[in-house]
Amino acid sequence: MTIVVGNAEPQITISSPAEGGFFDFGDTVPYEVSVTDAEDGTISDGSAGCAKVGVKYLLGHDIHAHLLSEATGCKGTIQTSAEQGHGGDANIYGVIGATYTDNGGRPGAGPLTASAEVRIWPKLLQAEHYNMIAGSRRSPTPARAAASASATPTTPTTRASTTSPGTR
Ligand SMILES: [Ca+2]
Repeated sequence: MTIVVGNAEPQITISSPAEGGFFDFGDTVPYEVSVTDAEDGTISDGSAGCAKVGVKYLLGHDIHAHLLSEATGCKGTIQTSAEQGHGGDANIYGVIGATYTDNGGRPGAGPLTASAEVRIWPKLLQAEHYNMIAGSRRSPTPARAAASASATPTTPTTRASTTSPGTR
């Protein structure tokens, strides 16, 4: 984190796609980004500052990621694609990254850039890696027997006698 006296660092948030979401390679993924900055104010869909919000799609493979496409603005879509050569690999994921460079602060206080990113997972891997991604699973709550199980009152059964004396 860079500290510039006289300029507060912008905070950038990717509200969509959700971290850990799923996509298909080749999907056009909708995104939404907002920024708050002490000097520049709040920048969200419709703000002029959105022109300075850069969004990128990267294909992650193990620990490195390749930049494949870019977009500009607080809200829009970004094209994903699979990179040749990684198609069959297991450990691949998408990264949606966003950056914003502020307008600087007091005279002499240079601009600061904030960035954020979320990972999204190819649906192909959903079954295989689901448990890893989802983390801890809920364990079923053991059913508890009611402490005071009162005896069910026996309902007397009224039985109409159908025995009629035989007529002779
Ligand atoms: Ca600032």
